[in-house]
This record gives sequence, C-alpha cells and structure tokens, in this order.
Amino acid sequence: MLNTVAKDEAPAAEQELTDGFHLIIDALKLNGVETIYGVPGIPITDFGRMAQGAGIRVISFRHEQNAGNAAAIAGYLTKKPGICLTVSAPGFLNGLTALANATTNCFPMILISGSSEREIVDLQQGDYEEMDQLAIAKPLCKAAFRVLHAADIGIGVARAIRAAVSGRPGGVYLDLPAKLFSQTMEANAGAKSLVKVIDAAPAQIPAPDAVKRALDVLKSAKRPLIILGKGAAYAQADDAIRTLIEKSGIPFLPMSMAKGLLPDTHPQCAGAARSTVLKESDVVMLIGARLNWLLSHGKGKSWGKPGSQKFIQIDIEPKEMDSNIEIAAPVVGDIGSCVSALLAGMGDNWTPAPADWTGAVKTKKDENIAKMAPKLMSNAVPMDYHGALGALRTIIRERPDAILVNEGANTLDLARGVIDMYQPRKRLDVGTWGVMGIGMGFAVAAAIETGKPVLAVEGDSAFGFSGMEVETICRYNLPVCVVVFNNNGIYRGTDVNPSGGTDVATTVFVRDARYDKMMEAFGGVGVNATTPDELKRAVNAAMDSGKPTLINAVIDPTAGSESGRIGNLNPQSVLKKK
Ligand code: ADP
Ligand code: TPW
Ligand code: MG
Repeated sequence: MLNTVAKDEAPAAEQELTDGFHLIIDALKLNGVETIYGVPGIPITDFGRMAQGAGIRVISFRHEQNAGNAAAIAGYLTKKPGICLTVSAPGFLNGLTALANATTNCFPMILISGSSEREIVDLQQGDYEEMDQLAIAKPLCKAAFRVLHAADIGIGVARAIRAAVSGRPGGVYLDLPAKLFSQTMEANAGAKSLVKVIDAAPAQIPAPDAVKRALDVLKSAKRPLIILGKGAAYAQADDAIRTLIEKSGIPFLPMSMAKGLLPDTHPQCAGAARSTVLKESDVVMLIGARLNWLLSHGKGKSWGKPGSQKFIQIDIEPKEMDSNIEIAAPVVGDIGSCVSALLAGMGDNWTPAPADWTGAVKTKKDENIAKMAPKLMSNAVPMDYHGALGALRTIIRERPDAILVNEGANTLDLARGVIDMYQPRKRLDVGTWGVMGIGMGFAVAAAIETGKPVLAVEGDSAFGFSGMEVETICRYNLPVCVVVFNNNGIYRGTDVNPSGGTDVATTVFVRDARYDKMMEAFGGVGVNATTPDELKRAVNAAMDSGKPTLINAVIDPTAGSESGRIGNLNPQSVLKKK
C-alpha cells in the first residue's frame, strides 16, 4: 500500500498527496529492502522513524562507519545491496570509509545520505553541515546519484540498486537533499513513478570460445590449482563450484573469505600447503579472486619461475584480466554461468588431475597440519595465540553454522590459518584493504541478516575501532560473542619508548585492561579468560545462551610479531638505528 499524506489546503477535487519521505520508503520496500543500517539526525531523523513505522527494520548505530560496514557485509551475505543511512557532511564522511571499502571488496551497498540545500552548498554560503557530498563520494564508489525531485525518487533508487549489484558489485552513493523529503506530489502519479528493478544482476554468460580455451589450458595441466576468492563465495554458486572441484580432482586454495565454500577439511583443500601449490602449479584457475597483493600479484618469489605458469581467470569484470600478469584464458561472466559452462564442456570423461601432483600436495599438507597440531594444544598461561585459537577452532568445528568475524594483525593472520571453516560465507574479515574497524558492524549485520550466532575474534587494537557498538549489540540483544585477544597492544604489548621518555611506546595500550567490563556496562555478559579451557567454556556458554558476550582473552604480550604475517610490507629505514 502506498503511504499518503493529506494536503493542508485540499482543492475542491480532493487530491491525495504523497511526499519524498513516503516515496523513498515505498521505493525501498518495493525493491525488497527490509533493513536499513544508520545513525539518525538532520535531515533523516523523521525518515528513519517513518521507515521503522512502515515495517522496515532500522538499526541505529553509534558511529556511521560501523553502520556502513554492516550494510556492506549485509550486501555480501545476501547479494542485495545493503543500505546505510547517514546525516549530512560529518555523518556522510563517517560512512564514506565503509562505502569505499565496500567498493574495494566488491560488496554491494548503497550509502544514502541526507544533504543540505543545494543552492547554499553550491554558492558556499555556509549551510548547516554544508558539503558537496556528491562530488566527494564519486571517486570512492561505483556510481553516485542525486535526486532533486520527488518524481525522480523511483528512478534514483532503481539506478542505485542496479549499479550496486550488477556486474562487479560495489558501493553506490545516493544523495538526498533535505528539501526532497518534504516535497509533495500527487499520490497516484507518485505510485506510478516507482520502479521495481527486474533482474537487478543479470546473468552474464561467458562466450563459448572463452570456455573452450579455458578447458584446453586446463586439459594441458600437469599440476593444476584452483584458487577460490570471495567473489566465488559471493556468487552463491556453491554446488556448481563443488562439482567442478570434485569432478576435476584439482587441489583448491581458498582465499580468506572463501574459506568454507568447500570445507577446509575437504581432501582437495590445499590451504595448509599454500606455498607449495603457488610455487609448483603449472596452471592456475582463479575463480572470483584478484591477483592483487594478497596473491603477490601473481609473480615473484611466492610463485613459480616466470613463464612456468598459465592462468585461467573467471571474473565478471573484463578489466580485471591481465591486471598484473598475462591471463592465458580469460573467462568473463558471472561465476555461476561460467562454472556451469565449464562443467558442461568437461563432459563425463574428464581426466582428473594427475595423482602424483595431488599426492604430493596431500603429503605436504599433512606434514604442515601435523606440525601445527601440538601448538594448538598449548595450555600456556598467559595464553599464546595458538593455545587460544586451538580452543576456538574446536568451537567452530562443533558449531559450523556460526559466523566468524575476524580482525587484527596476529589475531587475524593466525586465526585464518588455525580456524577451519565448513560452510560458505561464514568467515568475514578485513578483506582487500586489511582495514581495522569492520568487526562490530560486520557482527551486527551477520546476526541480523542470518539469525545465526556470531563469534567475533578481535585483536585488542582492532576491537577499539568499533568497540562502542557493544551497546548496539546489547540494545538489539544480538547473539554475538566477542573475543578480544588482549595482548596489551598492537602486535605486542611489550614495546618500549625508544626515547626513554614517560609516554608508552606507540603500539602499547593500558596494561591488563578489562574489555569484558565494556559489555557488562550495557547489560551483556563479560568474562575474563586466562586459559584455553576458560575461553572455550565461556564461548560455548555465550553461544548456548545467545546473550551478548564479551570475553577478554588474556594473551601473552610477547607472543605476537610485527604486523602479523605481513611484516615484510613495512618500509625500513636505510639509516643506521641510533
Ligand atoms: P579475494 O580477496 O578473496 O581474493 P577479490 O575481492 O580479490 O577476492 O576478488 C573478487 C573478484 O570476484 C572480483 O574481481 C569481482 O569482480 C569478482 N566477482 C564478484 N562477484 C562475481 C560474480 N558473481 N561473478 C563473477 N565474478 C565476480
Ligand atoms: C583503519 C593498521 C593493522 S593491524 C592493526 C593496525 C592498527 C592492529 C593490530 O593489533 P591488534 O592485533 O588488533 O591488537 P594483534 O593480535 O596483532 O595485537 N588503521 C586502519 N586499518 C589498519 N589496517 C591500520 C590502521 C593496523
Ligand atoms: Mg593486540
């Protein structure tokens, strides 16, 4: 039903009116938007209230960046654009980091921001929260639109939705000036102006010759490898991907957020033999994974000798091909269509990957897994990373449908390696930028969008970027268990101030802080855990009860290493240290 407002001075022929507020709500509802993540204020406070009144779930955060991260991950989890709603200028800017991060990660989201009066902004006459938001958003997202007339709201919302989810997904900015909200128009015309987006992300079928080329390259392989990226997880083509992998017998390497697309315990999973397969494979098929820094750009010492490896790449974005090295067989299309076409082309008599190769990968993998096993049993107190993660690994094995959110440096890199995932789209982390601050936003949206329990494994620094949202978690009573790996600082808690002055080192926090008290402050459960056993018990209790819980896991402050696993990316001074 269309919302309407009565006109103050109704003309003789009683005309029903609608306005910007109602048209935006109707346009969102018409397109299946069920949840908005945001922070209220001028000019969108009433809009939030009215959206809630109209049955949209409106989740209010304490900071827009977290609302934006929630919207972005909602988009990733559902393949529908997540919606973030912010106030003008400062609120908009706070949301912008999340919008840019969504674009970088190929997550579909729409940042809807109220803005000030165009006439005043453009003449720079000093309006309340004046800012040329559209111009600022443009370079940071896939598309940016502004709606000036109520009659264009339907088209504006439709364009935003289509831009966010079609082709390579990403962030879209929708600018709604304050005046638009109260603009009126005739209700029937308003209803007709709305647009239901049909087939928002159309299938993109790969060209038959591209598929044939890819199969020819694959057929020639003696040591093939498949790399699954988060695009493959996003595509929700889980069955087709599994069939391709099992039919081909090719070892697969999941990128961080693709873990669980097939279980990490799958016999063909080469996660524990990563360096071997990158170096020794002769044909690499990338499925929804970019050859960016996370894969050392497809060259250099992590890879085989130049020219010794051929790449097949499946991606919806044609410009991604040859971005870093030559792609021998580009397959452009959506992953579901591409993988199905490859399967059809493979027929029933496909020769599986050579046994000497798959055997060698398995031997290496078993060796590495055996090497790690005793570390995971560590009962050292204070806990080291492996001891604490060993406990969490067991919990995810026993509760494979829980969603794992993960950020930090050592806390991220080690958890990625230690905690096996068993189901698709269950691991959400810092993604392409390695950005800190996604934790609580992701956790809130994961709980709301899926209804599953969430385990957020957070470095103490990482947690701090979004920590205030524990109030949000308590307010909405979400089944989120946050574990803060508290090692008193960034990477380590033991650095000293090189000047000998009284300030602590730049990477060090208050010693022995009790993050668990933060959750207690808002009525949630707080636990201080000093052993793997205590940690395990506390997480299990949290997951059984579904109560918001924060566990302060006391980690040995000497245990971490600089920047976790990517210390090599730190520039080094060539001058002698004083
Ligand atoms: P990872 O970090 O896991 O390696 P990336 O974010 O680098 O993954 O790569 C994801 C890739 O997936 C992007 O290049 C994006 O264009 C692509 N992608 C996203 N969705 C689809 C889809 N439905 N079909 C094909 N490719 C997709
Ligand atoms: C938005 C730089 C990378 S990792 C990290 C920072 C500040 C925190 C590491 O400490 P933590 O983990 O979380 O305690 P641990 O286990 O190693 O002690 N600002 C942004 N993003 C990034 N990546 C940084 C700063 C950084
Ligand atoms: Mg830390």
